[in-house]
Order: sequence, then C-alpha cells, then structure tokens
Amino acid sequence: MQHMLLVLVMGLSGICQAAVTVQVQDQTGQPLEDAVVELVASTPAVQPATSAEVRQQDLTFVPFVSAVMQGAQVDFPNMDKTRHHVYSFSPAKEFELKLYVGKPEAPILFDKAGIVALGCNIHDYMQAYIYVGTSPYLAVSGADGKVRLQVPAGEYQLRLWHPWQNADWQPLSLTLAEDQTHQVSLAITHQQKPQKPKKGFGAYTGS
Ligand SMILES: [Cu+2]
Repeated sequence: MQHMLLVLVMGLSGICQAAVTVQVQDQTGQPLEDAVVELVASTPAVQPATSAEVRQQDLTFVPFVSAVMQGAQVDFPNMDKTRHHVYSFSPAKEFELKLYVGKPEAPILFDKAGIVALGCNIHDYMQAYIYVGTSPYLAVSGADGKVRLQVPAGEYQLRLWHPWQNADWQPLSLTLAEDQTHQVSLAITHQQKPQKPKKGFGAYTGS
C-alpha cells in the first residue's frame, strides 16, 4: 500500500523535472529584456537539433536577440520588398547571404558555441545577435525580464548574457530538484534597439 502511494506521488510530481523561472533585471532593478539565460547541465543532455528564424522586417532583424543550441539551423527570411545582405564576421560563425528577397535557399548551421553578431551590408543600422549555447536549456527574456525553463533535476551552471552588458557575468552554480525562482542582475549600458531610420529630409540631423 505504501509502495503504491509512493509511485503515485512520484508520478504526479514528475520526479525528475524542475521548472525554473529566472527574473533578469538591470543594475537599477528594472526588468531586463533580450537577456539570454542558459542552464548548462554537469552531465550534458543529448538533444535533437533545433531550428530558429531571424526575419528581416521593416528594415530590422526580428528578433533582436535569439538563443539556439549549437547544431541549430537558422533561417533568415526577408519579409521586406527591399533586398537584404545578411552577414556575420563573428568567430562563432562567419557567413553571408548575398543580396536576396524572400527566403534564402538553405538555412545556416550554427555548430559552434559563441556570440554571432549579425549585420546587413545594405542597411548599416540593422543589427541583431544569435547566442549559440552548448545546452538545450536556454531562452531570451521578454519585456518582463522573465525566462522560464523546464529542466531535468540535477546540477547546473546558470549563464547570463546581454548584448549591452558592461562585463561578463560570473556563472552561478545551481542544484535544481524542484520548481524554483531566481533573481539575477546584470549591469548594462542602455541603448536604443536598432530601428528603421525615419524617412524624409532631416531625419539624420540632430543628436
Ligand atoms: Cu538590409
């Protein structure tokens, strides 16, 4: 009887999963958007390759920050009528997609962990980032600064990255066995996200 009860309880609680909520804020305590949270397990998990998409829309990259696991294929569809020429010179992935409209023939494989800075040869102000992690447990914070991840119970290193961070963030060691919430802070220098320039005469004047 006791045995039956134990099995039931274990079944209900899903013994080996932990839901982790990470609240990311800046040095002033404000929720921080576009921050990448990665949970790296001490015993790496085997995961299938994933895919992602970085669109070009209204002369900006959407999303501004993406997070993928190494081995992911990323598509770069162009939703604009104008041509874009997407490139990266980052060591983690050097590539270029020459002048194109619509969807390039093949996605790009991101097989090396690191930060990939994206640009467009035609539009200097277009900028975006792809964080390529070693773990499948990674996500980008929304406007509320929150990231939610479901992970198997175990030992993890929490990593945090933001394109405007003032310095590298020291990873945090965590033991995850049940649902938890963590609050982490990252000092950044606020900037304006890349935007389509205003049209018309005088758009570039001023500060
Ligand atoms: Cu462009």
